[in-house]
Amino acid sequence: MPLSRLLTLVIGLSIILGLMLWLISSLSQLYFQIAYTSPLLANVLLVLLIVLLGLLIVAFIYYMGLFRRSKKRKRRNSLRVPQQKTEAASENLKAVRRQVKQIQDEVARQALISRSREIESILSRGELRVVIFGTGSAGKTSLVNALIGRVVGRVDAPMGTTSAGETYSLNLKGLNRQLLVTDTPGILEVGVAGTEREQLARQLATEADLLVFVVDNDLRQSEYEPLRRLAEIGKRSLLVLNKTDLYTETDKETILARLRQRVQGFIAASDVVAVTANPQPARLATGEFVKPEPDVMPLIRHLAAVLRAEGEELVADNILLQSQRLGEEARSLIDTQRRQQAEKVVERFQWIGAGVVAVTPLPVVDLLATAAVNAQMVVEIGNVYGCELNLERGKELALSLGKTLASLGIVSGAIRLISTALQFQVATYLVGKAIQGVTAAYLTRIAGKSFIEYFQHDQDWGDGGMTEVVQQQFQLNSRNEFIKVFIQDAIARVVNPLRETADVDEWHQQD
Ligand SMILES: Nc1nc2c(ncn2[C@@H]2O[C@H](COP(=O)(O)OP(=O)(O)OP(=O)(O)O)[C@@H](O)[C@H]2O)c(=O)[nH]1
Ligand SMILES: [Mg+2]
Repeated sequence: MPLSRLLTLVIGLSIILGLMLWLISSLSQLYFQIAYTSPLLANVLLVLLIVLLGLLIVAFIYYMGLFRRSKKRKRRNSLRVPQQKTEAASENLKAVRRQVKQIQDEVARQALISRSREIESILSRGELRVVIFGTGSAGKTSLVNALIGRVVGRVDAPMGTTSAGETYSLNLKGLNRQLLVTDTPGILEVGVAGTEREQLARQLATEADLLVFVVDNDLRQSEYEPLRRLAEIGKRSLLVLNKTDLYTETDKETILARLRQRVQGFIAASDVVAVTANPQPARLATGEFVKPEPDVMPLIRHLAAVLRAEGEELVADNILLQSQRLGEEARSLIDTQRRQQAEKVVERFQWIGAGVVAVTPLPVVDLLATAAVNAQMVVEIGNVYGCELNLERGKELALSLGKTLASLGIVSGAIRLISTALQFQVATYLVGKAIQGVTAAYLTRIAGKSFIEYFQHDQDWGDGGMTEVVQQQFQLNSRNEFIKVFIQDAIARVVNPLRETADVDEWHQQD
């Protein structure tokens, strides 16, 4: 215990003791004065005093107990938040493992499994990971060197000195978790190698519990964007202005103020600090060069304060974020896979339907829509998305979509589109059948694509209803480039078979 504190304690205790002695002597004087006239009254007063004192002691103990309990509860509450997040992260990882089974692409599946194992092991190790991130040559490696207190990474003027992520362990007082500091390659370097390194750096940055973004001047737009994006996904970040030895005190303050203003909204002003990681040697009047000591204390102090106050929460937040991202990745892989399978179903039905419709004369144009939307196709697309539909429900859905196609004028629109495209490609005697067949294929496609959207969104047509989805699909599928490819396919699959049957008929007639 420091001497000053000991002295205060002794003086305080002496005052309390003196006051108590004074109180006791005054009370005993009062007691004897009253006892002189009425001993009974004096005794009653004494009993009352003892009861009052007893009550005071009980009340004191009671309130102390309450105070301590509420403090404990508060602490337990603050501990419970990270715990809940960690539990949520474990649940996410379990869900990912269940989803992974549905992924057919072996490479993608293995990548997801190994990422989920990695996150699990981070979860169990419980280290705090600080990632140093920023433009090439801003002084990231120099900062890591200064933080670690010895030269661990190569420092050089040209960009691209650091080409891979390097992790070092750092001791900070008062932290009950191990602290790891990762140096990353600089972003915004030119060339393919630079892009690859940047990708690695961004990956490492998204995995950080805490990000330290290093700049050596005002933020450029190309620096601002990645920093804002990382903050947007919830990455806790500090912004560090390095190389302050190159600036006068006023310039340094101006740059700091500008930095704080630019990142206002996603980084607090107190999280913007200035350091000198590797000051350049200065020339003395004697002509001698001296190298000043680095000054990274403002960052170390702030880092320690942030990690002590928020460390548990940051680790929990980050693990939750990582597991959510992995979940999203798994879902998006499954979505792509389902879409591909569902598109194959549509492709199959569009050509089957086309052949049948081409040889069945339809009295009314709008019937084409009903003929084109096959109930079995709806059932099969539903199955791809894990929805068990019976044929009855399939028919219902197919019919209502057919009606929508007709009511929106898409049937006549499609006929016009296909007629124009087929005009010069098909012999006159086949044109009627060909147009009918190919339009049927085209409408099947629009219907199928609309159903893919419907099942993709958990059997929901969205705010604009079926009409909007169908119109959107019609628009997407009426682009020139698409129509060209579609017609080539249609000629091979619908028109040529028609021509062959017509030739055979003619041959029979000649016979
Ligand atoms: N004047 C001055 N120069 C510095 C300071 N810190 C770093 N430098 C210089 O800046 C240059 C780049 O430093 P590095 O630490 O290699 O920068 P980096 O961000 O790791 O660079 P990359 O690994 O290429 O992305 C070197 O020449 C350093 O000596 C500083 O505080 N003051
Ligand atoms: Mg470096």
